[in-house]
Amino acid sequence: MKMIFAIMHSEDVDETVDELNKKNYWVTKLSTTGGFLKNKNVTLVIGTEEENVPGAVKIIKECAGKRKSIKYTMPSMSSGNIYPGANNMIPIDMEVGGCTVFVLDVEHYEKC
Ligand code: 2BA
Repeated sequence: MKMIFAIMHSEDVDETVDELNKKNYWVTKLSTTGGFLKNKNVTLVIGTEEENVPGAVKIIKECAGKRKSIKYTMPSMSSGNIYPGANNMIPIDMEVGGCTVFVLDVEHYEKC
């Protein structure tokens, strides 16, 4: 038996938990706070058999790992664009997500 701790951004939690549940993983969500930046994050606790660990880590990486995303932003006034209708949003490549995963041995497990 192994215990996975996965610390991730709050925005990625719902999809990650849904996908883990679909594959029959048991998940507990903890509201946590980063000790350095003091931002809120979420830690998922997943108890599972050793052979199921790679499957869970794969889902976590896909749903909460670092990835590219395109965000749209308004052009700045400094661009000199003062004509109505010419304010098309500007696409910006951004890196989003990112998670920290620990896998620990479980010495004893039972439901009482
Ligand atoms: P990350 O390394 O991506 O870590 C994001 C969050 O994951 C951390 O939030 C913390 O809640 C958790 N975490 C990461 N590694 C951990 C570990 N070995 N043990 C326990 N929890 C862990 P924060 O502590 O607020 O850190 C936010 C970001 O600030 C980190 O991003 C890292 O880029 C930087 N950072 C954290 N501690 C640092 C330090 N002592 N010196 C320099 N930079 C640090």
